[in-house]
This record gives sequence, structure tokens and C-alpha cells, in this order.
Amino acid sequence: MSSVSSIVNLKSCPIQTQSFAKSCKNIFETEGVLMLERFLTEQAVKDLAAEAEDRKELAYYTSAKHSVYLTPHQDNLPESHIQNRKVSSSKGCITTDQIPTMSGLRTIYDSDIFRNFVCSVVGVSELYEYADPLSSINVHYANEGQELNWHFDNSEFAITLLLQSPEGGGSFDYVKDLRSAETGDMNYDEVEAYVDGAREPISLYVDAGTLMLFRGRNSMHRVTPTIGNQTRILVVLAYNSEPGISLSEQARMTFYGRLG
Ligand SMILES: O=C(O)CCC(=O)C(=O)O
Ligand SMILES: [Fe+2]
Repeated sequence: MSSVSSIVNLKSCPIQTQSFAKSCKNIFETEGVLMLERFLTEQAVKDLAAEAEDRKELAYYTSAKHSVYLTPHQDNLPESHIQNRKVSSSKGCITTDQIPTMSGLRTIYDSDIFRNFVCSVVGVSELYEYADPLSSINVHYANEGQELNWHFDNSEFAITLLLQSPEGGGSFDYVKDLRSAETGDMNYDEVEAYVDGAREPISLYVDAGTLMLFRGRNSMHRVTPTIGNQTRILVVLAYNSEPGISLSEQARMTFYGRLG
């Protein structure tokens, strides 16, 4: 297996140093998002994108209609209420067990340097892989027209690596701290204004090789539809703060179409 230093640009992103981790933590806390451009070396972007392209045929494609809150239908509210309104998302996905043993993605995911960096930035003491064989490393494919529509994440934070950007579209749009899952303030009016397009989100155009850490529980976000033939390819690195945890069977069936 390759070493972290051949995959991560440690010169421009010295994740092994306290001072770099501290400045990233500050950005993450004030912005709710940390974007590290050229996190991957040029060679790693080429190798990992080619590896992911090779496995595209294995992807499980899903298309879902969901509310932006990802909650079930609430019978006490009308169909047209933003809590019940449905938006559409579709993508393909391959799972941890479909990623080659020698893949650089495993090198990053397993690396102590990387895990310690993430711990420092998000403020957790330890990170563990998922106990099930599917959920730790996922590669997402968005072909022409496919998009991830507005939503709030259930997880506290997300880590993504873009391997291939599309020719057009695929912008990451977000609105920081739009609701509060903690106090239960769903902020219906403003959420609806963004979903209707009456208000403009912040739009980030991300280049291949970029690492993103994002707090998506209260910040609504989406990825706009891919335009053109080049598939958007994105890796999600998922951890738990406790050992021995599997993704729920319901979620595995929804996202992967199987349990293991
Ligand atoms: O594709 C992306 O850049 C974001 C992914 C995301 O928001 C999610 O998987 O919840
Ligand atoms: Fe998300």
C-alpha cells in the first residue's frame, strides 16, 4: 500500500502539524466548511479517478424523493408545506468492499495522521470505521443530469474528496446555519425561500483533488446537476465516534441495495 505522503500534498497541506490543524479548525468553526484545494497530489488524483472510473459499472444507482429535512411525511401538515415537500436526488454509489485492497483511498482512510487531523478540526477525541463492510468509504457517481438536491445531513460532519469534476454543473451550494436541529427551530420560511430559488445560496466550485469537511446538520446544501459527459466522482469518508457501529439496515438497503 502507498504512503500518505505520496497521496496527500503534505507540503501545501501539512496536516501532520499542530499549527495547520489549528488554523483549519478556526476556519471550520467560523465558516462551517473547510475546503483544502490540491489536498491530493496530481498523481493521486489521476490514479484514484482512473480506479473509480474502472469500477463505475459496479455502482448501485438510486433515485429518491425526499424532504429537505430527510424526515418522513407529517400527516398534520399539508402536502405543500416545506416539511413535506419532496425534492429529487439521484446518484450511483460503490461501497468499501468494492474498493481495491491497495487503493490510496484506504491509505488515507486508515492513516493515523489523517484521523488525528480530522479529530483536531472537528473536535472529537477518536474516530472509528463502520463495523459493516459497506459504509466507511463510498464513491459517488453523478452522471449527466444527476444531482443531490437540497438537504440537511443527519451526521454531524462529512468528509469528501472530489476525484473528478464535471464539465459543467456540480456546484456545491450551501446556506450556513439555516436551522437548528438542537433547538428544533426548522426555520420553514427561509428554508422554503432557498428551495424556491427566491434566495441565493453560497456556491462553491470545487476542483478535483479538493478535500472538504462540512457541518451539514444545520447548513442546508445541495450539488447541482452534472452537465456534460464527464461524471462527477466524489469520495465520502465516513467515521464514527464510537467503535462497533454499523449503518442501519434500512439506510444500507436504501443507499446500497444490500446489507453486506
Ligand atoms: O457530493 C457532495 O459534494 C456532497 C455530498 C453530501 O452532501 C452528502 O452525501 O450528504
Ligand atoms: Fe449532505
